Amino acid sequence: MGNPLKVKLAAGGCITCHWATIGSPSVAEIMAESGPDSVVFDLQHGLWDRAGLEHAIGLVRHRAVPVVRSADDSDFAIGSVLDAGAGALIVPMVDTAEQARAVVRKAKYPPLGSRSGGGTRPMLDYKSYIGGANDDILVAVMIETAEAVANAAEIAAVPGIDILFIGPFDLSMSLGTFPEFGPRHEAAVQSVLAAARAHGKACGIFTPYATMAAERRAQGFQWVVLAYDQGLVQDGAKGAVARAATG
Ligand code: 3PY
Ligand code: MG
Repeated sequence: MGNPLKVKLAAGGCITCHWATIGSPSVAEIMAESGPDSVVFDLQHGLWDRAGLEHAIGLVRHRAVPVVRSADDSDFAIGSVLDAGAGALIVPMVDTAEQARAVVRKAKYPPLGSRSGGGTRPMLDYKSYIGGANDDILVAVMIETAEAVANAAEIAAVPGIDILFIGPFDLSMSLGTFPEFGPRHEAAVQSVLAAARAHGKACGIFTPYATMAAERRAQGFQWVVLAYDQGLVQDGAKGAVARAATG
């Protein structure tokens, strides 16, 4: 199968992605066409249903690596999005090493885990898919609570976890700094980056805008978000109204 995201990380590079929440396969296709490494389909907070997700992955997969943020860390949430053809999995709200080990088990076929074989895309060439999936598919867990920050080193040490991915907004609520980020938040973010690196793992962070993505990339983060679909539409729509009002 081969996973270009994995190759990029191994070379010390930074994965870029667009983040798709509004549940439109066409919008995801348009974003994929612009050339990011990956498109992330957000099943935790986004509007995707299963048929729409399968359709959208079919549209983007020859342009960018499809990635899914699962709704949660249940067997079905993880297995079904991998069956849809995700090349990487992002699991939200992983607070402990024990939870991270369970994520790895659910994401890997035996003998490493307990993922069940099936799904239309894996079945296109099931011997090759099942033979390669345990190695090829990247597993990222989200660090987005004070507890997860405290446990970040232990989580990073879990075999099979490739990336710690920081959710800055949930983290700000958990740390009590919301709606600001501030110095305490930044210290937590940097401590997660350091914990990941100390264990030879990559660290990513949700960045809603390209300028923020560039700053985080310069700090050594290896997975950043260039744009998300709701933000693009919302900013574009507001900007049009503002320009018309002053024009
Ligand atoms: C967060 O910032 O909490 C996220 O999950 C970003 O998607
Ligand atoms: Mg979050």
